[in-house]
Amino acid sequence: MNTSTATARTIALSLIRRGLEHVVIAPGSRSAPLTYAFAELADAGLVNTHVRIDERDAAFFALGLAKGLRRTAVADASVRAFGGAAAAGVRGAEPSAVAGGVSGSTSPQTPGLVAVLTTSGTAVANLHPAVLEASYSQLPLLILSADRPERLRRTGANQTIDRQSHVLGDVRLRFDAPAEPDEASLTASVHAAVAAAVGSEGAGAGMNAPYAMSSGLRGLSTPGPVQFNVQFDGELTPKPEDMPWRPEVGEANRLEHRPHVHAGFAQALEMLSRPGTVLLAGSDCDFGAHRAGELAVAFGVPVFAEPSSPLFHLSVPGHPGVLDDDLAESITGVVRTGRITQYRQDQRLLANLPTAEIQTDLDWAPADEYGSYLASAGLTGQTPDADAKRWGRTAASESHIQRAAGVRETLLGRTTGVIAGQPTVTSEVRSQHREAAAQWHEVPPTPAEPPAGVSAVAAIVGAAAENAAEHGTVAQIFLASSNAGRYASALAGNEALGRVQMSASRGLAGIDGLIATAAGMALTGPVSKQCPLRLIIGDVAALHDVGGLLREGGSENLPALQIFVLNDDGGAIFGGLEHGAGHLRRHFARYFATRHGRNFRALAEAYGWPYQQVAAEDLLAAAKAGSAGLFEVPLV
Ligand SMILES: Cc1ncc(C[n+]2csc(CCOP(=O)(O)OP(=O)(O)O)c2C)c(N)n1
Repeated sequence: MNTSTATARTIALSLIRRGLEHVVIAPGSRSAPLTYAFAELADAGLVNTHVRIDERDAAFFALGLAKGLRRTAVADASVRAFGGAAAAGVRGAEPSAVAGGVSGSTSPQTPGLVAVLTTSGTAVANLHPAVLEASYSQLPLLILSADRPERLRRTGANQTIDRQSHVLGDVRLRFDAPAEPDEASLTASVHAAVAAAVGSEGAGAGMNAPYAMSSGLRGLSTPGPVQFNVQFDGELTPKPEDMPWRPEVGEANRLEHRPHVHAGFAQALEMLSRPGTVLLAGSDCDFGAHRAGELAVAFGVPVFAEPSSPLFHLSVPGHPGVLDDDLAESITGVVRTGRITQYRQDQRLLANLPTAEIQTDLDWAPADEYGSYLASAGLTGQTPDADAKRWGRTAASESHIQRAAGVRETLLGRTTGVIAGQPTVTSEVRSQHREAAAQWHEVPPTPAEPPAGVSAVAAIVGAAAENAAEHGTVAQIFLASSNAGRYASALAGNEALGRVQMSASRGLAGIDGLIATAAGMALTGPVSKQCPLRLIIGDVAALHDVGGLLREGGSENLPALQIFVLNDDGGAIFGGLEHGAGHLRRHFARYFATRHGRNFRALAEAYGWPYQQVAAEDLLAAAKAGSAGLFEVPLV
């Protein structure tokens, strides 16, 4: 067997034994040894392979697979924790006492690992946007980059970057395996790479692994991207006598992310018990949000959640609007879970007030460890009322909660009509939304008419919730960056959200790679053909990642994904920012809104997606039917 094939097979098999479930392959010559290794393992049913041409989209697709796996793991865990209610599909079955969710909960299993494989050269650099998003949203992602051998570096050889293992910033750890590795060192390095990616105990020791590079270290205790660069020299294809390859996998030793209850949690608990504290819940925080939500409910602490937070259904509606100077001044502390990126009002609170964090991995903490921690703090079994007394909540803080509740009622009254699933979005509801949005949100006055966006999102979410109710499950919505999330925030507090889980890529909130990410999530997330993932995306973001529509296979291979493109002919969000001001207006359309005048019919057809242009009044029906496709919703 030639060295390249042996090296590739050692790497591939070690990865499978450590929990690798999916490999996204972008074709190339230098990476061929690994491609053949994974192709054989896929034929043996040991791993799932996916092929994408554009490395940028391959990486975003892999990111989506990782997001979907995490979502599924959390959904499974909440079924175990909350039993019947969650199994029947109703989220928000939070316990009425602190101990309620603890005694029954089981720590979820660490989701499987996803890798993306590329050839050498600029192919590797194309992975960077998704690597950055994975880093900031703490998603494990293994980058396998094939490289030319050391002897060709700095010689001007084709497709040879001098320091390919340093092209990707923000990886947790990077490796550079030589073209003639020794097997034990190679295996030890692969194990260290997986440990760093999943953030398992002892990941820090990976720095000393044989082929680890000294730099690139960042937050090794949390999951994230890791680059495993491997040099191949000589023959790059297996010999006839080495095919097929049907190895014995032997005993898998899957690595787990094993978090513990961090010391900082005590501070968060202490703050939650004090009047004047609010819980800020951001995106991508599946690992800690559920615990934080239990505590907020038990303590009666107001939740200010972004729409893509798992706690959005608990949020005070339109909270940025509630956060006027008066209220902001009376808030004395902030407990944070997840990344807070969407509202400037929240950022201001974080910048100016004492802050504690419910760690992003707390949902993963062993239930008994978490339970005994709460018991030692005297919290187990407390009812909310007893807690409120025990912790001496003052009348002042109560009045803030009431005020928040008042806002909630007002806005609820205005949104229920749409989300309850009435057949058409009437002009009356539309104007109610206009009013509600103007009152509680940063509304872009131009160029789009924001209420149409709010109504559209409400219709899609409402239909998804009904669809999920019929199938006894929870609807999955993926919100693109830009206005989709802002429109969705108008729905906070609505009962129907108990059947809806929204998510987003808010690690860095790019508008790139979102179709590819959603396509990945649709494969591994808790969705089905009957209850698909629904991506809500603006036209600019959709055009940015039009390549994400490219997939393997024909129309029979459509993922469980509905793509709703809210087309307002440009980046409407900029109109609501400083750029919409009168004295800057003449530069607005070209340099910020980027009006393009395109529609998506031909694009969808070119990429083999069913296409439908949907008027506002038909949106509920289209979303509820759930059939895969691209649905263009004209907003202007
Ligand atoms: C990769 C990347 N490039 C640029 C931006 C800046 N940006 C933020 S929103 C936006 C426009 C989005 O327009 P669209 O998707 O149509 O959504 P809308 O604003 O109309 O809701 C741009 C260019 C970004 N966030 N990420």
